[in-house]
Amino acid sequence: MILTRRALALGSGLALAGCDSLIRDPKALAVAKSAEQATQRWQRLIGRDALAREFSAADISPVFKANGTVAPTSAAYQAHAASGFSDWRLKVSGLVERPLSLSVAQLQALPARSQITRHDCVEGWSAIGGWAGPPLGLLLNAAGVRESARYAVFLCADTYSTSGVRYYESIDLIDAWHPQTILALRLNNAPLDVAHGAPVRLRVERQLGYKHAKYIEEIVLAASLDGFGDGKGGYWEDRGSYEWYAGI
Ligand SMILES: Nc1nc2c(c(=O)[nH]1)N[C@H]1C(S)=C(S)[C@@H](COP(=O)(O)O)O[C@H]1N2
Ligand SMILES: [Mo]
Repeated sequence: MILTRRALALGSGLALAGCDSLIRDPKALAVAKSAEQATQRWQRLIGRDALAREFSAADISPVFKANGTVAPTSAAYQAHAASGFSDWRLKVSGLVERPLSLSVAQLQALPARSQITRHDCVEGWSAIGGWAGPPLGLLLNAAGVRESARYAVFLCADTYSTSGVRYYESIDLIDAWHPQTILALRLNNAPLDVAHGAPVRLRVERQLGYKHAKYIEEIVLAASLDGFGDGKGGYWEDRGSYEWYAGI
């Protein structure tokens, strides 16, 4: 089972690798799309609850590459970083009974899950790291997700590169309640550093790297992705670069 999933992960990683060249070549894009759809069908068949493989401490990569935004440029974020994120708040809003606004200290006080997993980036690199933080499901249960909600949308503190556009991502509620979906506060037994998404970032282990939103300010429960960005569910999805469903 694990071997099968690994093989699938490799397959979808390869199919999605080199996105720029895929966009230039419509035939390659069609192949990547059908591979993505096949992966999705297969995942539904084997069950979306299956766990991603977990590794041992000896497997941890000596260097975990940082990618995308590695240092948000806004004055507000830099002030938060300078004060050790003591005034940072993570909000949970939208289709919930009880909106939340939690400090990092409050997040740290919640029961945490630790997991050593492999991160696969579509740009063609992987790294194994140890992550820890409260399960997202715990916060969702505390907030009381309304029945009309279908997505969890993650609004980040960075604007990507020179685009000036805020990074965001979204997942469905199956992935949101998946036991390995956590709000990571720590990487390899140290508080998350700025490059890897301080003070809090998503780990959604059954999906590719770009879904793992860093610098999360707000989690919005929503019935549709229409009201966010260009409506395709994420920064890269809006640009037509990567698929919304990035299951591995
Ligand atoms: N807010 C935010 N989250 C982000 C990104 C980003 O640029 N901004 N890049 C994504 C991509 S493409 C990858 S591979 C991972 C990289 O995480 P890392 O820097 O911890 O390796 O973060 C993802 N989450
Ligand atoms: Mo990535």
